[in-house]
Amino acid sequence: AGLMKGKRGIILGVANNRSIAWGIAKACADAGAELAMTYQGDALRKRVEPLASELGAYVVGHCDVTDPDTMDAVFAEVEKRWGKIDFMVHAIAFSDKDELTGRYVDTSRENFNRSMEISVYSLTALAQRAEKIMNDGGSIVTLTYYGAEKVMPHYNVMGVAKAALEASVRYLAVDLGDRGIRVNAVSAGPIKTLAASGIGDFRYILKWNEYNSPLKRTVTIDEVGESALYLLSDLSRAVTGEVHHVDSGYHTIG
Ligand code: 0WD
Repeated sequence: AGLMKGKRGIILGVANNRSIAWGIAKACADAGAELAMTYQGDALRKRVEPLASELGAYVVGHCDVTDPDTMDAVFAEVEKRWGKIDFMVHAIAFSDKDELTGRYVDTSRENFNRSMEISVYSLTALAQRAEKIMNDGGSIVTLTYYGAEKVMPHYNVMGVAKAALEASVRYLAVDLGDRGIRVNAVSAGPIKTLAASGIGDFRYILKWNEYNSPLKRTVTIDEVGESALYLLSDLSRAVTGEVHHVDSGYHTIG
């Protein structure tokens, strides 16, 4: 239980108690980490505050990755409070749900750019800020999906975004590797969350994974959380630039 004792980290992307970021937060807190969380907008504040208090985590404030001032404010606040951090979790993505159905070829320029900014560039923007206050040997984890590697129905622009996100993980791993800071992604199997409910035929995708994955079931946020915990902890100190599948083995057959 002491795996993360003495470690402090910031978790971005908790929307509610179904969020993957919440599964990761619980696993880290159980392992003894001290946590800071952000929320996006006032509507989510009301959901994030009680969750944070369950874990004794501190709520830093509003962070919208399309607004650099809010990112600066969050890191300034964390630095003031803690000085240094040891890890960061990026569990943020967005696309207009009208484009998470039908054909990829119909993606609009506007939604393409917005999806890339929120779902891809945000990791780099946050890594720039995290690097400045992260202890050597720290760890950054982001969330990706198999739709980056293979065409999944309806995933469309988000699949293209996740491919770029996974490439970002590799480039960031090289840049931050000098200081022993590691950057990895967890490729989670489908889970019914707020973000996922925007994807066309999502229930079918869940069933498909259940019937076809080697383990013949879907995964939970707690299972994704515990796998992320390994990547955030020193157990994985020689692992970087990796995309780690937590998907009941679906990627082996898909
Ligand atoms: O099946 C799934 N649910 C999978 C999700 C499978 C594999 C990967 N993922 C990824 C997602 O693509 C995302 O990167 O996991 C990450 C977390 O997603 P989630 O846990 O599935 O979804 P959710 O609980 O909705 O959290 C995503 C949050 C947003 O929630 P909403 O639903 O309100 O968009 O990302 C945050 C927001 O809290 N977010 C932002 N944060 C800051 N600035 C922004 C933004 N502009 N946009 C969205």
